[in-house]
Amino acid sequence: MRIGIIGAGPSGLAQLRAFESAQRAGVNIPEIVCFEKQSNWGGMWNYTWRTGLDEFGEPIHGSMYRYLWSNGPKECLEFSDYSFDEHFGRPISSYPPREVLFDYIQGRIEKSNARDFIRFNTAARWVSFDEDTQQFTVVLDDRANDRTYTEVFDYLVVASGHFSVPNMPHFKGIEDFPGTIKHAHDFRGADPYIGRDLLLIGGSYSAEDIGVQCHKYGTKSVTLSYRSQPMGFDWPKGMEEKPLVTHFEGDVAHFSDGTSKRFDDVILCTGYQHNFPFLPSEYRLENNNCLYPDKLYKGVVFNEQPRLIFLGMQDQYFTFNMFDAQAWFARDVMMGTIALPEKAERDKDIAKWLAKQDAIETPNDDVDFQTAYTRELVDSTDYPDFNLEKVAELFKSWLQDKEEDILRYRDKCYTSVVTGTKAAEHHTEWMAALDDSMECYLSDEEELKKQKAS
Ligand code: FAD
Ligand code: NA7
Repeated sequence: MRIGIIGAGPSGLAQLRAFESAQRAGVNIPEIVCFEKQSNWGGMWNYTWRTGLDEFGEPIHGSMYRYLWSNGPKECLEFSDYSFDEHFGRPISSYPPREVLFDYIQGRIEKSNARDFIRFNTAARWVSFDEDTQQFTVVLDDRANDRTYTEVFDYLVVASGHFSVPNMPHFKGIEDFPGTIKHAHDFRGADPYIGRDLLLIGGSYSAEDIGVQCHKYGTKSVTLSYRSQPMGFDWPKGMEEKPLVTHFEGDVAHFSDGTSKRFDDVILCTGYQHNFPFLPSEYRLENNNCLYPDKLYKGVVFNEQPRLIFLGMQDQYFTFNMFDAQAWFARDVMMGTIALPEKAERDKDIAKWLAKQDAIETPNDDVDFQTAYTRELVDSTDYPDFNLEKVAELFKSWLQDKEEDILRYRDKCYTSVVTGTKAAEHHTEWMAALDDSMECYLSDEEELKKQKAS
């Protein structure tokens, strides 16, 4: 049996790890090949300074930016088979910066031979399925060697992420706006916005995090324009929320409450598309960013074609640990350890989760939903159990911390459900921590003082 994996971000790496863990337990695993279009693994966590196209003319995948610190407690995403304590050898704070989390992701996978299974600089271009052989043919493009070729697989795992291709709505008059306009996907840090009046359109994580970062680094004013509902945080002086932009007149944006303001720059924080240019339309997911994408049995197995697996396609509270739970489940389905029920049963199961999703009213309900979903997966495989219900409590505290102080919630310390270790206070309050490098993050307080003095 041959298994193809598209993408070596946290989800694709979780799939490799799941097979490795079976192998270590003495199970014969199938032949696996993972295709990654970037030159390294880590997906979003593999920061790139580039925007637009990469060195081969490939659309840039990365949407992360400088000065990005985890936007949820690390205790909520910790791998249950590889703790932060094991990786760093000491407690670290609850909200590490990107480079530190990237290091953690790499730490687990570097202990295996996973790199041998990955073909880097290789983009999946097209997938077809042969009903007679029950196999997928994948057209691949080795960008570094300028070579296209095909490979045949019995199962295909799509782990290509869904926070990369921008949703770019049009606003009347925006074409005449004289300042810079970009999508959050192309934001690479607050530096260009220092001293400027910035408009962010969108009312979710990107608008919140880019807005707060820009405020922290000295943007003169940050205005956040929402479509459905305000985020409603107690914003500091210099940040405010407005309802949706109706239109632009030159550098002035007009809002639906009749107010208007002049801006230097606009960033559209209007979310991302689920985009699968390498899949024929009948195999694509067409949902928006939601907790339970339609068509996926257990949020993983494509119901119309169960040899096609999707990982990480949900809106995410749980991240790395949920990808693990999915990958372990997918592994057991592919290896036949978990028998799939008939399609009618699977349809029923999907309908059950979709109905539960429809009943969600609050962010706490979101958390409970994703906890119950992940719990079902964890219980069905040998992924090391962890106290998911306690993690749900941490998520709810995190939501509360943000309500209390959107600028300082990252100074809180949580306790790991994997090791029982309480996070260490970081040497610098988040609002004063301007250097997001791992070197600075891991340096101790005395060392930091010395650095500052010199
Ligand atoms: P990705 O990380 O997107 O990886 C997908 C991989 O597939 C990429 O390496 C890509 O190059 C590859 N790929 C895509 N198409 C192809 C193709 N055709 N051929 C070959 N390879 C392909 N999560 C948190 O837990 N904490 C945070 O603080 C946090 N902050 C975030 C901030 C931003 C700005 C964004 C965008 C996301 C953030 N996330 C955060 C969520 C983040 O998406 C997940 O943590 C995680 O990266 C998802 O993993 P993934 O493997 O599913 O997708
Ligand atoms: P999200 O969480 O999917 O949110 C997208 C936001 O964009 C949301 O507030 C939408 O408003 C808004 N949106 C979408 N279309 C429009 C239009 N046409 N006009 C105005 N506003 C619009 O994406 P994010 O980028 O914030 O976060 C994604 C991930 O990146 C997340 O995991 C983070 O960790 C980082 P709505 O509320 O639907 O009215």
